[in-house]
Amino acid sequence: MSGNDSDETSVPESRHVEAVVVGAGFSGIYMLHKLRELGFTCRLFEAAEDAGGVWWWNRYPGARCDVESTDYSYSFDPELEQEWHWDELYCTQPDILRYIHHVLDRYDLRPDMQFSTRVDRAVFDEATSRWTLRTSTGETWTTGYFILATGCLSVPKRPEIPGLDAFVGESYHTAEWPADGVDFTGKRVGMIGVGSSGTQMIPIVAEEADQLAVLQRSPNFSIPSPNGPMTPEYEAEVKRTYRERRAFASNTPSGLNQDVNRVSALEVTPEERQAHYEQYWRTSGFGFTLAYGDLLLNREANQTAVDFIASKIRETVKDPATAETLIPKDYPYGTKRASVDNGYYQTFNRPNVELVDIGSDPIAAVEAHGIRLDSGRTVPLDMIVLATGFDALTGAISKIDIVGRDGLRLLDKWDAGPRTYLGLSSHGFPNMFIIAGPGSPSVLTNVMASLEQHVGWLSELFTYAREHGIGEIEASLEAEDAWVDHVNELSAVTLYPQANSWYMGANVPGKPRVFMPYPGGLRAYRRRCAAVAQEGYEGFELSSATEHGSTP
Ligand code: FAD
Ligand code: N01
Repeated sequence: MSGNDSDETSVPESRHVEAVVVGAGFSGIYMLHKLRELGFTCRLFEAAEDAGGVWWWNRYPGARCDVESTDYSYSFDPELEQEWHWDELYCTQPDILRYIHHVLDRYDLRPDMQFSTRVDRAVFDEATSRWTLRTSTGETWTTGYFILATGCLSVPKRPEIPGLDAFVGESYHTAEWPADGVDFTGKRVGMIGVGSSGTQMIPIVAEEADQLAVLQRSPNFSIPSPNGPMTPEYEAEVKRTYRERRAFASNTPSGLNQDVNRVSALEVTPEERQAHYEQYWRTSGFGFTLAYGDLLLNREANQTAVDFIASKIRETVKDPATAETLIPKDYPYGTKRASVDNGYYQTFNRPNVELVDIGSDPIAAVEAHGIRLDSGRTVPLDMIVLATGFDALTGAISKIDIVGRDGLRLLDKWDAGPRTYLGLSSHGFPNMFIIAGPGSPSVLTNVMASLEQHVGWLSELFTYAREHGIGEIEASLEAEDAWVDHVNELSAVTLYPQANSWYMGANVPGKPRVFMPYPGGLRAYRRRCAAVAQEGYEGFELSSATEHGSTP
């Protein structure tokens, strides 16, 4: 702790480091490691009591990754890859958290990390080119580089449903799950939300609870997980070919170890398409979108995937009315992140599970002992689980009062939607960088592949700046405008804008409706970043340290 903590009237003294990282998820941890490797003095602040980010907060039963663990893990150190063993192909939250904590110990990162500390305010000082940060613990820190690794899905979104606080039973949000777990035995549980969190959790709650009511406003597409145990043969094969595998994945549009099939879904015969979809259904999980090159570009092509998934739902769910309610009919497949599940549709064949269609009979209010619907029906409950998602991509950044050049507030600048150059930097906010935020391919890819690219690229930029005596790095307004236009143009030719998704900010009332991630794919993004660096960091205004009085 800095300052005179015992003296309440004194102003806390500030401490200086060359770089501050905010957030101890996969992004922040890797950024810290690279900064230390480069010899920067640094400090990482994390609001949670420990590191892990998403994998620390989302401890709901059934939480696991939808990208193979051998690919959803760091690639920066081949020794780490070789020594770590994953028990399953797609590992659970506790396993992923164990891996993250192993990384902290292995690279001795904890000494520069500070937990239970939220960064609340950050102000840029033009005279020194430094940022001054205030934390929830009352500390003041100054820094050269201010790096936001605050997460794309780290601010839980509670629904605007009247009476939620009046409920007398237990109530939880999936992203704020109690560390000690929750006992569903003998209880009547109501789950609101059927996105990835809901679909992962529902089969497990159904097995334990007395009754489960799934309250669905809009159905979601869900693909079965191709999970299984990690066999020694498969593990040996992955480890033998790890370098080629990583190189391949980092140069695909999705960052997965699977490239998109460039054929159109409309070019093949119905029989060929059926067989092709069957194979993808069994083996690809999140990669189902890659089955044909035009699934996210052409509505007619997309409809072939919708029809296939609908046929699977009808085949699996015994009650025809329930099956119909589970089939999405008003938005294209893949335009909201599809779930990857373990027995989701099968769960609706259980006698203790009811699908409550709150799309046609909305929730009127939560009452002390249940949920009342518009029709007047009440669903009696002992527990409510909110699987209602996140204020995505901008949520965590917006919670920090960030004041840049000329007193400009980031919140005001982003009033009509986030504006970045390459997703990494915003004009008016020199020496501030964002990892896996808006304008980055992040959430449309294996996020691990995107965040490793960002951290690697930023590390090279910081090295370049140090070698060239650069004290200030800022995206130019022209480069930022061009990037925002480019992201908008790309998204306009996709089907993404046709869904009310969190990619569009549609799940948060009042949030601007703009498509936030970069939809051009990781491969194109990586090439663009490489070209920018090659041209001496084109689009960034780099000014020398002497002009600004200090280096970071
Ligand atoms: P996070 O892990 O979200 O970490 C950000 C951290 O910043 C948090 O710990 C937060 O507390 C902290 N923070 C935020 N604001 C402040 C502040 N002001 N001060 C201090 N600390 C702050 N992606 C995939 O590619 N594959 C998957 O299988 C996958 N599974 C997912 C499962 C779940 C349940 C969720 C919610 C997301 C999943 N994702 C997945 C997306 C996931 O967001 C990324 O894969 C990745 O974990 C993000 O890492 P991060 O470090 O950027 O952010
Ligand atoms: O959140 P979501 P999530 N009344 O926003 C409903 C990642 N992730 O936590 O569609 C009633 O997808 C909402 O309904 P609707 C992944 O990127 C990955 O599940 O708005 N319902 C929807 O059904 C994912 O995309 C994994 O009509 C309300 C649900 O709540 C992202 O995180 C696991 C409501 C929210 O779905 C978010 O997933 C978990 C209201 N007022 C998460 N408000 C993996 O598998 C919201 N809903 C790797």
